[in-house]
Amino acid sequence: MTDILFTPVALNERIELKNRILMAPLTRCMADDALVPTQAMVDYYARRADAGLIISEATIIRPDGQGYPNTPGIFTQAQIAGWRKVTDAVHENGGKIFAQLWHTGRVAHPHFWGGTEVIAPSAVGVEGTVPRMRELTYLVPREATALEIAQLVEDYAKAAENAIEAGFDGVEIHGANGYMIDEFLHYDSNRREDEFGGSPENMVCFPLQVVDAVTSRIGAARTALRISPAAYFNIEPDPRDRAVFDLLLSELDTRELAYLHGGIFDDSVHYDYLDGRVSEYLRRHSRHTLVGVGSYDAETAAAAIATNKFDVIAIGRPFIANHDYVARVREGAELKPYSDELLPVLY
Ligand code: FNR
Ligand code: 8K6
Repeated sequence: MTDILFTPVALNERIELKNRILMAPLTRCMADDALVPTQAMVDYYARRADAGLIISEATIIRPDGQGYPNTPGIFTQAQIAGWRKVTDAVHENGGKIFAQLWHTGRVAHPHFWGGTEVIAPSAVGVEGTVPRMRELTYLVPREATALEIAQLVEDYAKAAENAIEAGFDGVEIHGANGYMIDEFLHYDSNRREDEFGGSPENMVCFPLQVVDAVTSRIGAARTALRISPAAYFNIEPDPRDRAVFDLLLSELDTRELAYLHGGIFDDSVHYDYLDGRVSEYLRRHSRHTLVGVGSYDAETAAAAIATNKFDVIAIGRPFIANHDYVARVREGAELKPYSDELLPVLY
């Protein structure tokens, strides 16, 4: 029984979703070399407009936020115009779309913008090389100065304004998966001794500044946040992170947000230091509309929503394999299975 997925839900007075199936943010590395969305991307998103809400692939807020080839940006007029074609096409097909705002932090690589260094909360690098570009080894980042952190906050806010100019219905701040914002929230990647590190109070400072700056520019009704309390990607977990996320969530509860979204691949995993699954932890500690995600299918998602584990579901890989995911679920039709081999082509 998946009927509950097809009930509408209001995120707030401004945004109502026609159903509870969201398309998860999915990096596809298909923008052109100026990081402008292409016609193939317009068609790809337009075909998925029957989702309750599309969350765009992660979109970089400025050149030094780039960590993978051909990921789209939202910092030039050409990029804004390219996204406008996407949002118009989604709206013409009756859909809604948020932009996911991204800075990859220490996972950025200066190869992409012709620089020499990477900034991050602390001078702690990740091992390895950029995916699909094995000759590019990750650098040890330089600790960002307080002035650079203030500029980052401004650049997230400006990117949010650009997203609205491009016709997006709102933005999801990418605070998950080991990128810049997430790096401030974990002891592994944040070793600072100033007002941005060393204690939960200090470690939540930058992420909250970004939320507040974005909210003040485009309104809380159009601002959402994705976070990864489980530190499952690009960051080593540390049991002390729990107190940081407890504080972050209680601070977020004093603010309005369109929704809160967990960043995780498999939400059936139990994390000891979270006392359960990521969705269980977020539900216990947040009053916000919660987006569940991570290896769900329509049946397991519907059961979780029916038992109030979360409010709406984001679907990732199955949406890559099935542009008509929503229709197939509604009709009880069979789904095409996802495989990584589908990634090189947008359809
Ligand atoms: C992702 N995911 C992801 N997450 C995110 O916050 N921003 C992004 O740009 C991407 N990009 C991305 C690309 C690809 C190819 C995959 C497979 C995943 C994670 C994604 O949003 C989601 O959390 C996971 O895919 C788990 O959901 P499913 O696929 O099990 O429904
Ligand atoms: C050019 C390569 C494209 C890859 C881009 C991927 C960027 C987003 C990745 C999202 C998170 C993936 C997490 C996978 C880790 C599983 C750990 C259990």
